[in-house]
Amino acid sequence: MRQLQSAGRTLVMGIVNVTPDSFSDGGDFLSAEAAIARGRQLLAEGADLIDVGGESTRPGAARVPVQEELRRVLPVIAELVAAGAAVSIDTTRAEVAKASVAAGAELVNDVSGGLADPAMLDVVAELGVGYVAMHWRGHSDVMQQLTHYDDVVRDVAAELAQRRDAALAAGIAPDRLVLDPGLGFAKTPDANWTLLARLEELAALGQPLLIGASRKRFLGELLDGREPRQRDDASVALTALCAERGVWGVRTHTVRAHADAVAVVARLAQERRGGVQ
Ligand code: PMM
Repeated sequence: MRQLQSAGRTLVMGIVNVTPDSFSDGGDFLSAEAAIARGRQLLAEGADLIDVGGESTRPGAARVPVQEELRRVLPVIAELVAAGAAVSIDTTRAEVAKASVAAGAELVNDVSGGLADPAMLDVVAELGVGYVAMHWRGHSDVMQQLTHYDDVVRDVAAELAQRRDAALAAGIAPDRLVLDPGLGFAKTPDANWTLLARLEELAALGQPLLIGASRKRFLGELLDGREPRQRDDASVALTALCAERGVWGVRTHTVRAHADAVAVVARLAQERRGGVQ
């Protein structure tokens, strides 16, 4: 995947949820036309990748039939690829991953890290595309009952290490594998902060990191119950801090402010290395 080679800065992955029920934008981009327009807008704002998803992972969400997931995402992927976007497919299903790559996607973003579909890792290895393995303990209907950890960072790192090893054993190339702690997935609000405070322990797993903090509930709790769309400034603050820590990518609902924050961090990093040559 071209984007997995380092751009020398954190990448911004813009979200297009083609779903009726995602927590912050559900229903906004359910028609293919609206989703494509949103993707084009995010691309124009500087997104490095567009992450297209057809199944909500909101806590409590029910599964979507595979045919419906395919119907939602495939036309959107094809159009955005034609518009020049690098597209990732947010799915836990191997069948959807395969069809999406055939439509032009070059990265599979699997919130289950290969646990939801036993065929996923082999299919991704065979396709030869990039793969994001997120930390996951169970589907959305049960994940909020799975929030016990002895030490959240140690436990998430150990569980992610297992997913890394399974992905590599399946034949996914190490330079195509990204890990993600899965903020908000089987995590209490405090657990998300603990993970963000100790990112270096996750970086020690040896793979690039993707962080999805955008508009999540733990930000709403910090901000006295602010609604998802009112959490964008806090999301940008986290993007700057994560970029400063050297994460590979951030997954965000809006793009321009995040891309600006990344540019600021990259410029400062350049200055620390000795300035513009
Ligand atoms: N979060 C959501 C969906 N997909 N994928 C990755 N890799 N990391 C995340 O944190 C993540 C994800 C939930 O957010 P959304 O419903 O607004 O897309």
